[in-house]
Amino acid sequence: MLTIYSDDHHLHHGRCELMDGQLMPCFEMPSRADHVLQRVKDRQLGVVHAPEDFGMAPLQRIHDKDYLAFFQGAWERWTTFGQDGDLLPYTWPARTLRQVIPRSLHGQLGYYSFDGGAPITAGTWQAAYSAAQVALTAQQAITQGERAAFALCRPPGHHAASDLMGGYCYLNNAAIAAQAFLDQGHKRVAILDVDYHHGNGTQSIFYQRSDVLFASIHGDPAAEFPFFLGYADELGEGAGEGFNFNYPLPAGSGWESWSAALEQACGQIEGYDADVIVVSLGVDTFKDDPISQFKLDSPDYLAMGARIARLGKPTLFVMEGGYAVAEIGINAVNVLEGFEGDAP
Ligand code: OKP
Ligand code: ZN
Repeated sequence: MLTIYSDDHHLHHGRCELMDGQLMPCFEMPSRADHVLQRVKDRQLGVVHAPEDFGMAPLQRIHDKDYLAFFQGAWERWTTFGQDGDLLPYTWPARTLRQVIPRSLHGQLGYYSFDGGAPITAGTWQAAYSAAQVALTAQQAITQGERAAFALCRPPGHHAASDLMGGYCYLNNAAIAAQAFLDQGHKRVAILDVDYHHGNGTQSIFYQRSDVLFASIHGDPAAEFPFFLGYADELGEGAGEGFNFNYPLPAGSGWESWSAALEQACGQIEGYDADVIVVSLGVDTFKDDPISQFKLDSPDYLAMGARIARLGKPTLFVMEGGYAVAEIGINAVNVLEGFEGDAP
């Protein structure tokens, strides 16, 4: 399988995220992608190519123009205050407050984010921009006839909405790729999100649309980040009604219940008859993940890939989460090898 990868992800290395009442060292760190790349090479999964540059237009198909301009320019504005620590928001326009875009940098940062988990550093824009190009380059390979491709994206994307960053995510790589498929003539795209956390950004982007089906298996948001989206009764809205499926599972869930949810998600995708599948590939469902509560083991990822292959469609894998750094490469590449082992 072809892998697309850019070294630019090293430009994003946040110091701290706000979690459980503390500033903690970022779990989302550069060594994650390095380990995955190393495993791709060790297993001789296939060639590794650098991304092409498709410019801003495909990003603007998903993200708000003013959001992109804010994100691209935020670090420069921060340095004019003489600051060089990471930019982190601390005030959000929650209920009773007005959805107004203030003049202040931190006011705007709060407006364009939903948590304190997505620090902006000097290189964050370039890293996120390149990750989106990684997804688009892998997407193009599939349009040109590849059966599958792996976009080794970092930072991840599935929490990012049209005009919101959060949960380590800035640009929604999977959504940008899905839209590119549609813009190049595909009619129906299914996004299968297997990350431990609900892909709230992806869901929100396509919630009112029938040309992208979204199915996600994740920790129950009643107990788990992102808390405010990802419940089973969210089925889509308007033209999108019946094209959104959430499978929240309790803490402690292992392969038996996880694979039963996968079976249901795959049933929906089969009924939809997608032209192409985008997998938001997070492996933070692993039993030793430091921030997650599922119990999948490394061989389970082979079975996961095999089941996805039996959908029988061209498939784009987009890297999302996974924080057990020593095992992230084994688990992510197991999904890809399981897929290849079962591809028709
Ligand atoms: C990203 B992905 C909030 C921090 C809480 C965020 C988890 C983000 C996971 N300030 N943790 O889905 O793997
Ligand atoms: Zn996650």
